[in-house]
Amino acid sequence: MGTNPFEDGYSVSTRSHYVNTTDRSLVEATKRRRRTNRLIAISCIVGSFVLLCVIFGGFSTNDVAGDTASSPRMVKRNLSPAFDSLVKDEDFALDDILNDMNFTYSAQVNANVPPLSEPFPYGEQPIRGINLGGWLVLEPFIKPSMFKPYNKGVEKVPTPEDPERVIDEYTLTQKLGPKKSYDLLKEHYESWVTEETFARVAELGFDHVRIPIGFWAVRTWEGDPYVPRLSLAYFLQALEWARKYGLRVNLDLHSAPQSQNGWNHSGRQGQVRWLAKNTTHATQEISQILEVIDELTKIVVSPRYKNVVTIFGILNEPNMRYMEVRQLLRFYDAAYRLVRTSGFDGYLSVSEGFIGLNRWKGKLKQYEKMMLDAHIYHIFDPNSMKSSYRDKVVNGICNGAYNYVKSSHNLTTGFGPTIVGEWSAADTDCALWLNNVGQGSHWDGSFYEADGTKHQKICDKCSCEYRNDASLWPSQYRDYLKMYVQGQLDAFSTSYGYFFWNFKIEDGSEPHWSYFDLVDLGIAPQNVQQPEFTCADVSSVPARFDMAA
Ligand SMILES: *[C@@H]1O[C@H](CO)[C@@H](O)[C@H](O)[C@H]1NC(C)=O
Ligand SMILES: *[C@@H]1O[C@H](CO)[C@@H](O)[C@H](O)[C@H]1NC(C)=O
Ligand SMILES: *[C@@H]1O[C@H](CO)[C@@H](O)[C@H](O)[C@H]1NC(C)=O
Ligand SMILES: CC(=O)N[C@H]1CO[C@H](CO)[C@@H](O)[C@@H]1O
Repeated sequence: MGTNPFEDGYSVSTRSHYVNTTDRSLVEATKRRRRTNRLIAISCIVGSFVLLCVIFGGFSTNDVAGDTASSPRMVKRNLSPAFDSLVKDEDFALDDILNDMNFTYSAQVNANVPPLSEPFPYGEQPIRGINLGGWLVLEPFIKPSMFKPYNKGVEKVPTPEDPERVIDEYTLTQKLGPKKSYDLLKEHYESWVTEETFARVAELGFDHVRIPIGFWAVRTWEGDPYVPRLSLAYFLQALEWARKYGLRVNLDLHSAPQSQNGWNHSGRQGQVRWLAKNTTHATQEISQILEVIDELTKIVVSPRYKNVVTIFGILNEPNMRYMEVRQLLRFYDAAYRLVRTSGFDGYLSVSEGFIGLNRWKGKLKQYEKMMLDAHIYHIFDPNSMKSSYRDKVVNGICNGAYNYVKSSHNLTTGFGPTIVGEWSAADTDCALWLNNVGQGSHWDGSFYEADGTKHQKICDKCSCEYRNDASLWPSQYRDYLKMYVQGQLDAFSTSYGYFFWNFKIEDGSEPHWSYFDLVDLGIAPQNVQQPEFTCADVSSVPARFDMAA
């Protein structure tokens, strides 16, 4: 671990506090903790008047944050695989579920994909996948109604100093307290994704789903306001549905304790706190997340789920620009050995980390079955919103994105196995609260910096009004958007495959991010395997193709 493999600009800070523990001891310590904690444990949340206890296997009582109750009720249910009741019930015992052998892997999602009993031909056939975002990790722009009650009349960017701001799952659960958070999240978990979601995903021709979950699905630590453990039950329910429809799952650990990127979708907005450049606690920070990964590994290697979860994304979007890169790689190494020695033989996926795919050439070669996960959006750089429709399709997608992914995917020019774990149909940043709760869009000039500074709109006529309302879309815009979406389906099929972000947005209010709505609008194909436009058709893109924005 002496040198940083990303010498070219992402050097290890000289203030590195690398602790010279061998990584083997880190892995062993995690496993030892698991062995000694095979007890039934109780996590109790004390509301104002209510005592709520969750019983589960896998942790000792003193491991669980918020365990302040004096005399918890102990009700160990002998769970049969009644998963419908599992999620309606506060009590569930993980080991009982994992040991239940009443299941089959016979489902085949469609004729082009092998049944779950056989391996998926990764590398020979692209993954066609979709994200179930905004579910087990909240995002204000996906489901604004969860945040609106606390942001009435917000015109300005809520400042970090404002204790009342509710802008992410951390501040929401902090504001509501344990009992109200539990009730609100339970209701949300039960309704945002249902069995019908899986049925529709299957019907649209997809073969994979990527499911983001937070570390709090396993446990929380002192000071964390998140609701612990509840989302894990819903994740298991999702795996049951996936198996029923023959869909394979990419388990995406979306949040590290304290936040690996400082974005709202890590749970906590603000700054990189996990393995941040000035960390003095790298070993502890790595141990914590290994504990989470260890528990999730129990699930993904179990007979009940091992053919369902074929990809384990060990951490979404760590922002390597603000991190101790050497420590991050040390984490990857320890996590790799932990999941492999526990028997996981599926793919591990690691994020490109915002340093560019090309920097990954020749990296992580010592590991088998690793995928590099790129998230490709064309809107977070305001300049890329400027170009014409023709330019976006012909150059942006069918040349730029196409070759970027293809060359990463090729071992002689890039890392090798590459997926596009997130992408969307957004061509502007107009979605409500996409940039932050209360913060506007670059497109129409409504974006503010925290100090109130405004930016110029992208073009004179740029307005967000019609962008978000499909009933106002002129036919030329529909034609273009169809190419924009289907061109990406084609471009990203040159890699190990793709996952669209997201399956839906609340109330159909932003179709660019909502695949289900794009299908209903005739923009995305009824069957994702049969696009009407591919990059082979670029010659059909009109020479003058743009309109008053
Ligand atoms: C096994 O699973 C099937 C299908 O879910 C269910 O109908 C059946 O009752 C289960 N059998 C037992 C013994 O639990
Ligand atoms: C690390 O740096 C950030 C910002 O640069 C600062 O806010 C934070 O307090 C620092 N943390 C430590 C442990 O020094
Ligand atoms: C990989 O890239 C090399 C060098 O550009 C090229 O010769 C080769 O054909 C590519 N392989 C594939 C499968 O595209
Ligand atoms: C400030 C912040 O973290 N904003 C992010 C919230 O999440 C959306 C959706 O992923 C991002 O686009 C924002 O950058």
